[in-house]
Amino acid sequence: MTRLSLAVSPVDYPEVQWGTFDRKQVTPGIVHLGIGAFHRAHMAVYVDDLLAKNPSWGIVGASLRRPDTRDALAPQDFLYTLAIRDASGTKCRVIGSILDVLDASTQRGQLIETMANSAIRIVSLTVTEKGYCHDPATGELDEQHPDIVHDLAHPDTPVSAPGIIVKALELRHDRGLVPFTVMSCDNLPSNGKTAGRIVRRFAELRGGGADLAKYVQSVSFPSTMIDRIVPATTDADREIIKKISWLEDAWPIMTEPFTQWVIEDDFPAGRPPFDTVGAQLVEDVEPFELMKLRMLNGSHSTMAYLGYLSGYQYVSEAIADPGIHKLIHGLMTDEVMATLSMPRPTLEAYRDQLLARFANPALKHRTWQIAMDGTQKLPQRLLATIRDRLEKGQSIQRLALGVAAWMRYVTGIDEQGNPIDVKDPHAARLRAIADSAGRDAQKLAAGLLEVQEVFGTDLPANPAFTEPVTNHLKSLMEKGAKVTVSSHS
Ligand code: CS2
Repeated sequence: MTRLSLAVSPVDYPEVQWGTFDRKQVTPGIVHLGIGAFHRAHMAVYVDDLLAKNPSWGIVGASLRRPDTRDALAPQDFLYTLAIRDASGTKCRVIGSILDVLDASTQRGQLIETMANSAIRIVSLTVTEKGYCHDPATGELDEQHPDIVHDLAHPDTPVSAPGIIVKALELRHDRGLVPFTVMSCDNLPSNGKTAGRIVRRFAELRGGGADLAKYVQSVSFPSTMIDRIVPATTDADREIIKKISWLEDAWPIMTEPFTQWVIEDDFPAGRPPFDTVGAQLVEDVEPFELMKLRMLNGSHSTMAYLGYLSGYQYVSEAIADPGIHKLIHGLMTDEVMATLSMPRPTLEAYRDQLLARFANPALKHRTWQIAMDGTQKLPQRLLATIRDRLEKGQSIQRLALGVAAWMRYVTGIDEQGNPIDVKDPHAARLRAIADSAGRDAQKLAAGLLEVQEVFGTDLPANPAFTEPVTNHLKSLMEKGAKVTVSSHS
């Protein structure tokens, strides 16, 4: 079977939709750090839509850790298939907005040079929550983080996102170029502000003179709200794509029809007309971000832990369970919505749309995938909502069940006694806490509540939080997830 590449003639493959721009005319204007499936299903698609009229905004992608994306996409000229799936079927299109992918672990110099090129006006990021090397509870740079310690000692050969950004900014400064805009596309509250705080703090610690510090201060960090559900690609997906397109693609991306992008319009170095291809440019992204993080991601994490423990591999299976459906509906309606500033009818419509998106049977979105990196996700997805409610003396029953389910999950043993592959930067520490607590829910909750990067110091000291969490955990440990969900939904 023919491999997807620029040598393929689109007319021979009519089952697939092809872009209308001439790839040879496209030049890079954006460097994207973290070229995973999420970026390729989201921002790269918006950019693909605008290249016909705006060819100077091509993307050079970079992966910070592994060469696998580069290895898969280089032989196909960085083209890949995007498969949009729901119950009605699968639609495939070829995305050509990514011109190159650099692997930072072996091509660091080339990556930093590219970022320092005057043609690059935006550096965007999807490095996941842990890529910010921050303390999730405070949002501040974690100065003890091994990558930050490394980059402060070796500022010319950085490995972290802040280290790479500051090094590229230094080169631009030395060359008399304007800074690029840094656009975060990660699921963090005020993601632009968070990125800005971290990069500025890193630059401060690293030194380099007052001029460089001033230059870094002048960089703009617009916030964005990004949304599209993107399950990790499997070999079964590769087979599906082959059967539809008749082309071999080493790394297709599977996603849902829904897509949303809300961007704070703050791009002094220029930006493509994202608004002409469906993005919303606004002055303040925060209300959108909070709505998405608390409604979508808060429900996702709750469903991931409870769903996994209940034996559901996919989100669509979990939400089909009447107890989980009722719990998630109640979580959004009775607990999350009151903490948001959007009008109630908007929130209700958003909730209903989310419940339908979660139920998409064609998306094989694993609960295990969402369960990953809980220490990085819980603070903005559940705990911020909990803090807002506790401040007003409101109940947090369902939110606390999500937190307790995370606690049960990170013990690393499922309800049948089988191991759970817990992926988290703090997995070993969590496991040690769980091992020393044994089957004692009180001890387990108390031990995990001491993880300050997650809970801060306020929540562990507040019985209105610790009591419902501990009670739920006890129930999860004694009665299991299904019974606990049905008695609390
Ligand atoms: C998910 C998100 O993996 C996760 O933690 O909650 O990736 C989610 O699918 C996206 O934020 C949807 O926009």
